[in-house]
Amino acid sequence: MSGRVRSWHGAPSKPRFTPPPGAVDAHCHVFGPADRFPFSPKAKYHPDDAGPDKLFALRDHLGFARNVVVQASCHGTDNAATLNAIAASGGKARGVAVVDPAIADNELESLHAGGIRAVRFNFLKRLVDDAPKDRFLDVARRVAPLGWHVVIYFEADILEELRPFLDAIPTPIVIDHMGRPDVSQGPDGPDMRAFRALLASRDDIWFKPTCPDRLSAEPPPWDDFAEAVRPLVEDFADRVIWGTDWPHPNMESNIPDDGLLVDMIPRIAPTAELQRKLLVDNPMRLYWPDENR
Ligand code: 0GY
Repeated sequence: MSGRVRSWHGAPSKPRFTPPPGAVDAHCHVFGPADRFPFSPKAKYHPDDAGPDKLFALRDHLGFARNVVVQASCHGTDNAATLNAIAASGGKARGVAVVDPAIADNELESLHAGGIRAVRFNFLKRLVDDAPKDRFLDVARRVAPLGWHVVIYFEADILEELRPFLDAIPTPIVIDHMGRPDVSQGPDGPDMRAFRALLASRDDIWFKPTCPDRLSAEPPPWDDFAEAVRPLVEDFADRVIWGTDWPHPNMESNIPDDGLLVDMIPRIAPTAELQRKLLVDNPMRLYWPDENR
């Protein structure tokens, strides 16, 4: 395939922050390798290969112990690349699938056996052709007996429109990148207020305080992000999980240094207790509830 692009840093720095033992990178992806796992015909971008070997090397470089691999939109509803990464991890990765709503129950069970613990609903028009709420709700009802949750990706301008859909979801919900608020508005800006109202509406909505590289209006070290997001992490400390977002889909013109992303952690979670919740306790509860800790 021609025109494939690299979206990740070739030599990320070593972070100054040391994650606690057992830390989970709970939002990352794999791309291919495309000769074994071709992209979807509907893919909106065609990245260079970023397979499990690279992902696990980065995990070790950054001081993490586990990964949650989120199916990227370029692979559509064929989760083979994600399952391959989980299988290659020796139990150190679990995953979030994207499924065709017509998927059979026994296929959901196979995904569970392969380490999938959630399904993702993506509402970004630049990434997917359609996001059928009724059919997504049906999927949410069908994955609930497996103990899964749903992961939802949307942008702040559709939060209010999505509220009835979100209210109807019967499983816990994890929101990618806090629903992409405008962090330059500050911690009390309209986007953060709307997101707090959502979190207050249910006690089983979790979120990822992630992607300063996508959300900040500033260059690193992304001070506007740190200022807007820290109060949210402090106030909802039992419902946050964190991830690098490696290999940073669609960031090829603004590739973040993963070491600097890790160094954001102590700025949004300033105490050892908050860091342990964000990086270990919370993601383990969601993705490895079977491990007695
Ligand atoms: C992210 C963000 C993006 C892409 C995807 O599945 C995807 O392709 O999630 C994006 O382009 O904003 O979380 O990886």
